[in-house]
Amino acid sequence: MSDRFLFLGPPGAGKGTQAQVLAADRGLLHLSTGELLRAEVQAGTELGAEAQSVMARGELVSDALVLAIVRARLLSHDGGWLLDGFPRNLAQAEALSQLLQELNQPIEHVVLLQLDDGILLQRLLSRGRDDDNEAVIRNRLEVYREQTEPLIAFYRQLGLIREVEAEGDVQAVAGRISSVVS
Ligand code: B4P
Repeated sequence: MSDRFLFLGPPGAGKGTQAQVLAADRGLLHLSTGELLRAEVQAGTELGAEAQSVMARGELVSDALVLAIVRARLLSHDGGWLLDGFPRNLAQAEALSQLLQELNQPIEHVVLLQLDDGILLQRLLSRGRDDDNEAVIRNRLEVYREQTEPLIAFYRQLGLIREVEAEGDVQAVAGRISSVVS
């Protein structure tokens, strides 16, 4: 059974929600760069202080910082994993390819969650996290279109994209995901 996944999709598509379901189901390490960054902010570390204002604007935190976090976690882990919210741009994707080559752990599936902007906006507004107000959400969507969406072509070329419609309840989406990954 496959045990190395990457989740891709716009903010609010449910990457975190679905990644949690699949990781629990298959006993994988769930690495969410968003969660890890929020934990640093909460703990008041130097790294968290650097990330906080960037996240509040809906921009991307520096590649070097995010890469250092992912690298340390993957190097110290033995077993399957699921990356959620990383990579977010081509530089991160290229760095990840290099790291995974070093580890001899190629990605098996890139799950792409697709959802209408109107529904994304509604979901995030009803969640109400610090970075979930309308102006910041619109900026996050723009950052996604400009910087993250090019990754679809990057991974499609490698034959790894598994596209999933993310509308509907959590269980329905989880069922669709499990039918495209094996
Ligand atoms: P993330 O933490 O990755 O958050 P996200 O993309 O906004 O949300 P996600 O798609 O995971 O949606 P979720 O399941 O929570 O990023 C936050 C910030 O961190 C970024 O803006 C950036 O600043 C920084 N960052 C993170 N990674 C980075 C990186 N690699 N490089 C640089 N910066 C980085 O779902 C959203 C809501 O919808 C929830 O309330 C959920 O309950 C609800 N929901 C989910 N599925 C649903 C369903 N089927 N039906 C109804 N509601 C549903």
